[in-house]
Amino acid sequence: MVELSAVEIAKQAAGRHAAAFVEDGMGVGLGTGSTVRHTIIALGERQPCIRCVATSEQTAVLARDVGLEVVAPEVLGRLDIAVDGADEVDPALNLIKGGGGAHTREKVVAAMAERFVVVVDESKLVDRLGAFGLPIEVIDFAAGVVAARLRDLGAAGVTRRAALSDNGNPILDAAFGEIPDPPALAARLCAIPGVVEHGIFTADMVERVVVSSADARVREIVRES
Ligand code: A5P
Repeated sequence: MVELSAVEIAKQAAGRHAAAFVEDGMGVGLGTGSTVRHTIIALGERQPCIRCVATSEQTAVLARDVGLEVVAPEVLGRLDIAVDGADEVDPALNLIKGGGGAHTREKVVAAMAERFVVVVDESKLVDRLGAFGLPIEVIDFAAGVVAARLRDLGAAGVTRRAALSDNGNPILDAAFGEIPDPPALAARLCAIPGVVEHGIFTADMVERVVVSSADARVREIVRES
């Protein structure tokens, strides 16, 4: 039998916990990454009567493999719930996402959902966002210009990933360090021509964060409205 690491145990506990929010008849957004993977596997075991929208090719393959129906976003239009991981979560429940390069589709899917549930192990909880480089998907033509604008906005360094997103676009990672006001930075990034989508998900998108520790103890942090 394969021994699971402490982090893997936590990811599994958080991911499986969120599968319980999914009920028959729902339209469900499936995120990308090693935590929500456990949600998808749990749903595959249970086989609820649901239709899903996947946030990446990788997730679509996994979901179909475990027997879930995956459709294009416009087939459902709106979703009852979306479940996804995050790279960082601050106390207000602002997020950084996109470590796996899927944040553009992830944001589209989260915005389609009535409830956006985030699943993380407790290492993702931070006092301030920013230690994790901020992923920014751009159009190829504008990559250099956007990188310069990111430096103007305070990024100490900007690197371009070798791999393209599922949308065929380059992804930049911007080292902002601590981000004191994530919604304000998010608004500035949206205003840069050539930016397709950035990895700040502001707290207003989030319904709750499911957090698990290494001993598989799960708690929910619900956003105060
Ligand atoms: C994918 O692009 C990301 O937004 C993931 O949701 C995020 O990186 C969390 O992934 P893990 O659950 O693998 O840490």
